[in-house]
Parts: sequence; structure tokens; C-alpha cells
Amino acid sequence: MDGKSALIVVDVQRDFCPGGALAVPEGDLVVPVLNGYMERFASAGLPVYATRDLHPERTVHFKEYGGLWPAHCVVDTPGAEFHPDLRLPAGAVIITKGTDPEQDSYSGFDGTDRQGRGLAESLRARGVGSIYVGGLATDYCVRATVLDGLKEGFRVTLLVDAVRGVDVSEGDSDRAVREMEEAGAGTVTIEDLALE
Ligand code: VGL
Ligand code: ZN
Repeated sequence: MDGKSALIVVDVQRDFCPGGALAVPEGDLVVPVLNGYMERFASAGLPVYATRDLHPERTVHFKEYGGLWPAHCVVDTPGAEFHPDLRLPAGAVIITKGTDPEQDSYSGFDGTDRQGRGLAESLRARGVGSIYVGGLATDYCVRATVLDGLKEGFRVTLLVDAVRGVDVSEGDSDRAVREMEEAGAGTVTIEDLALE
């Protein structure tokens, strides 16, 4: 697909960082790297999106109600906030997902902006054809967002230096990276990022 590039920062929230309710090992280490990516995109005049996981107290996503996870990123709690050191540029679009108590909603493409517009629709409306995805967690929300982006017809690049995984089973993140590559995603680090 033709079109400009956009950055998608996935779920860099307090609860996914050390000390949080569902801490991803080294989750906070993505913050300075993503700040660098956000500066590059913003100074090139390219759109920056940030997704956030936002759950009601009661959802099938949580262990207590049949799901996989301890309660995390509950609406109106500090754990749902973006990491305090994450420097979202002015004009960053926030995409919220996980508010439906009947669904997991791992993918950013399940989310909506403040106007209720879906991520794919918002990207297309801005002429985006290529997305760069980093954040948390490699083996869940990053994976789902990358695979859905490919299905939606975007060119997708995984920011391999700006992701960390949960690894419920050892090797999950490595397997997720291979799966994303096999599905058609490219990979890049900030040293070799060349924005069109
Ligand atoms: C996530 C597990 C549960 C994620 C969200 O952001 O990857 N993982 N909810
Ligand atoms: Zn969640």
C-alpha cells in the first residue's frame, strides 16, 4: 500500500512496567528508545499514535472472571496511565482498547480514538500506508497489532529495539517475532531507521 509512515506505540503504561500489576520484564526500557522514535516521526511531520489498554473492573480478560491475567490497566487507576517518562508529542492520537468486558482486545486495531474512529480508519484518513510498531508486550498486544496491520493491508515494520515481551512460556516473544516476520512484517532498529 502506498502512503506515508506512522508510528504506533503500544500500551506503554505503568501496569506493564516493573512495579505494575502485570509487569513485563524490562518493560520500562522501551521508554527512552520510543522517545527517540517519537522525536524522529514528529520532527518529520509524521503521525504518532499511542494505544492504551483500558479495562473495566470486571472483564473476561481477568483471571477472576475466566481470563488469563491479573487485574491491570483498570479505568481511572494510576496503573492505566502512560509511563510518566513517555514523551508523547503534541497531536499524538490516543487509541483506547479493552473497554468491552466480553473481549480481550489485544490488538490496537480493536481500539478507537476519542471520536470513536477505529485505528485503520484513522490511519487511512491521514494517508498512512506504512506503520512502525513498538511497545508492550511483544507476544500479546504488539503481536496482535502487527498481524492485524498486515491483514488490513498496511506495510508493517516491527521496532525490534523498542519491544519487550511477557514470556508466559519461555521463548514466546522470540516465536512471536518470527511469526510477525513470516506474516510479512519487516524489522528495524533506530540506527537504521530511514523514513520516507
Ligand atoms: C497486554 C496482556 C493483557 C498487552 C494487555 O498490552 O500486551 N497483555 N493485556
Ligand atoms: Zn489487558
